[in-house]
Amino acid sequence: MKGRLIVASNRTASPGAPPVGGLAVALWDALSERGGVWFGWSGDTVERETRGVRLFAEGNVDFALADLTEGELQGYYLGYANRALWPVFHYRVDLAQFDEHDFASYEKVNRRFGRVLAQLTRPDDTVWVHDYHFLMLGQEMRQSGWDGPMGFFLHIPFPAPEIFTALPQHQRLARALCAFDLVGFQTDRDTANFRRYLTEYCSASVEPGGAITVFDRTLRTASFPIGIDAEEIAALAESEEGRSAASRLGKIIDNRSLVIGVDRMDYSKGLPQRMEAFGRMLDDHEELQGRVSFLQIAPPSREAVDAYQDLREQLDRLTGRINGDHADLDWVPIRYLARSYPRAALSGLYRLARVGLVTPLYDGMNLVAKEFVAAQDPEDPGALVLSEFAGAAEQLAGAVLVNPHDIMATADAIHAAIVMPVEDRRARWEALNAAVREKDIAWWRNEFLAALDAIRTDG
Ligand code: GDG
Repeated sequence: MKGRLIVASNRTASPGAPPVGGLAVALWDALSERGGVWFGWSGDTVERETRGVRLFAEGNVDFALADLTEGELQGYYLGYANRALWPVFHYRVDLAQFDEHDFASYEKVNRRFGRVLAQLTRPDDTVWVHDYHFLMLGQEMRQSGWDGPMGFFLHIPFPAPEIFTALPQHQRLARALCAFDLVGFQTDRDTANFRRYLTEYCSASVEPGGAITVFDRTLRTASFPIGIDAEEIAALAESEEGRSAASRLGKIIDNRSLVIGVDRMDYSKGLPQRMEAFGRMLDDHEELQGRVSFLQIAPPSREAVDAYQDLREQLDRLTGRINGDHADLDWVPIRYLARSYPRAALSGLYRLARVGLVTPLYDGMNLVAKEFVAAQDPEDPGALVLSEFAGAAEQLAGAVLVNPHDIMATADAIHAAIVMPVEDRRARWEALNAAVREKDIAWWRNEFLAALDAIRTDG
């Protein structure tokens, strides 16, 4: 009989409410199957540091929520996690700010949280830590006496060692990560980068079975491409809410082809380049003037970080210019909505679209690409234009793959997708849909937990 599962992620599902989104549901299912604890930040800031957590029991799962002080929010979360780690891991060293106080805050929060979490564990538990906020949590738990099985999954890319080493604390971060028994990544590209860093920069040795020995420990690394609940998205796309969103938009766009993009407003998502490419496509194809509509939904995020405010201004300017250049009395080429919509509405809109544009400059996986595929009508599916730098490109070779930095090539790809005959769209979609359904979100969590359990069994 397996022990309980202990999950740590920056944010948890909300206690008392059903989990929303594929990832939250998958983690919740895993937790309620085995019983356990879901630890994370409460989302609240407090004036003075509190050492404990607030516990909310829900059946056999306890939510353990910790607060941050205002200083920790600034230093650990907005500072080191989102001004240093996020840009560097997405190859944007130019946007990174390296502040040693921010790192000190990051380390301190990981230490405090690691100690708390170690106290909540029982001897036969399994610990699963998520993402870049908690790179050092495992090490702190080990130092607090936890020596049971412990895995880590990175949701964002792991960059090439030449980029990772730009972080002044790269070796401390890597050493901390090696406290885990299993370190999982989205793609083979990320796993290979991490292994190359350990072998080339930390003198790691590779064992015959592939395990890595470094910093006096042996750990395993592997790729676990995250998936979605494809059936849920397909059902939402045909739900009343999904259909009603599609019909609201359908009335406005009339018989024009819909091109859709849905992204958190983040500089990793390649939004300005995408808008430029769409504008360029209109320049190159006069016959499409007035015949296509591009809907970009971009809910703002991390607005306290300067780079995100700059992006917002850039997008406001760009859409204004492209619309100004091309719009007519009865047509606006880009419909740009800086707000969020319910999942069902998004799914209905994906289904309505002729083309899905998912063109990040770099992305761990990109779930929108998979959601777009799952939502399509099998008889008349839309075409997916996908960045070769999204983790999803490793699995979704049936998409029209583009280099998002190449505006001309992206413009051509958008055009090819708009005019693609239905037989081609069907053939591509069948391959894409099979890939999305085969490795869905349940596959992902089972695969990760099985790999972690195997390490324990093998010793
Ligand atoms: C990180 C990694 C990795 C978007 N707008 C709305 C909305 N969304 C939902 C999408 C999708 C999710 O948010 C975004 O997921 P992504 O994977 O596209 O990107 P990140 O947020 O950057 O996620 C990424 C992921 O972690 C998982 O491991 O794939 O690479 O960066 O599910 O549908 N949801 C609602 N309204 C919106 O307006 N309700």
